[in-house]
Amino acid sequence: MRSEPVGWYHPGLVTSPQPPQAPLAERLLAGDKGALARLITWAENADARFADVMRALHPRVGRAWRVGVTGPPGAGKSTLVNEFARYERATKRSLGILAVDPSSPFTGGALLGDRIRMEERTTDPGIYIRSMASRGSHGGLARAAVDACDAMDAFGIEEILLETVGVGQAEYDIVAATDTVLVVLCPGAGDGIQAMKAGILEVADVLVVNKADLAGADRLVLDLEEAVHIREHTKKRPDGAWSVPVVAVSAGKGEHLDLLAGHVARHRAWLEEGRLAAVRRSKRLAHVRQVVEERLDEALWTRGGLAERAGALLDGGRAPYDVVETLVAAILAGDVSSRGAPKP
Ligand SMILES: Nc1nc2c(ncn2[C@@H]2O[C@H](COP(=O)(O)OP(=O)(O)O)[C@@H](O)[C@H]2O)c(=O)[nH]1
Ligand SMILES: [Mg+2]
Repeated sequence: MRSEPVGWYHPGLVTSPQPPQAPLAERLLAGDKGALARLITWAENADARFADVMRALHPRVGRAWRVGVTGPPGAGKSTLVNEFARYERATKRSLGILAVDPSSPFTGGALLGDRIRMEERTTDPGIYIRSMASRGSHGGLARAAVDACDAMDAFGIEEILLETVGVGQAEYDIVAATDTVLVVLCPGAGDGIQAMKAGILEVADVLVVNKADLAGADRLVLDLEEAVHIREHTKKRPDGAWSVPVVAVSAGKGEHLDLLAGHVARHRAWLEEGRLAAVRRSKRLAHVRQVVEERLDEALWTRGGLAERAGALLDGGRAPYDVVETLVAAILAGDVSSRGAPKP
């Protein structure tokens, strides 16, 4: 890991933020949380100013450890993230919590309600909390989540906990960009079986059985360990492959967080044994691809008039795949301008 650059300030120690007229990157580097909030809002809105600021901050991105937290609603993810952040603060100057809710097009969804309550409770200036929800037709929430993590990373936050609201495909896409993925389950309602069916083992780096204080937790741990064992012994795995641990905790009681922290640290050490650069590179490629797709979509469909052209062809009775062929050929031939009406 790179050493701390000169000029890093603990967010909680900054007493006089830079004047608002200072460039955002400068304010960010000075530890101004308002600047970080602004930058993340630009990320959410796909505002072009985000890229300008991040260009300057690019060398500072890559130091934060990113932990994704997913699992069914009610498993205790929010509680765990809150308690784990507090636990980790004993050894880290700053943590970020990013709550991402792909299911809610409105601010103030269930998860965000949790978060607002949590923000009110969290008085530790070393913990930065932010939430994001999908906004109507605007896709790109996974992209925005990566951007927000990059912004927190550049700000100097050491560890980011990224929580999703549930366990669907959208949630997987969001946590896929993190370094260590925790899947949180709890006893009850056949969750273990459901989790395995949902392909949860595929995304988890650490399986967390929360609510270890409740009956059935031991059983769930055993079931999951068996499932992991079967999976790891039926597939041919490379030497030194990561073996997914199952850890029982009680977030509500703040118990066994040390064990969880140990597994996260071990997974990090495993990645840092020469694997991290390649893994992060492939995740960064996925991010770049998402941004390219978003940009092209905007340029072609919104500004390029592709929708009108497609509509006219369909109205003319052409078969859908003929329309596709015509449009793709036109795009590849450079026959669609992103700056207005299509060329005749
Ligand atoms: N018994 C018990 N309840 C817990 C524990 N952790 C969280 N809960 C409760 O489980 C419920 C759901 O927790 P929450 O963190 O909102 O779950 P999320 O939907 O996964 O974010 C809340 O009522 C919590 O108080 C725990 O360790 N033990
Ligand atoms: Mg929650």
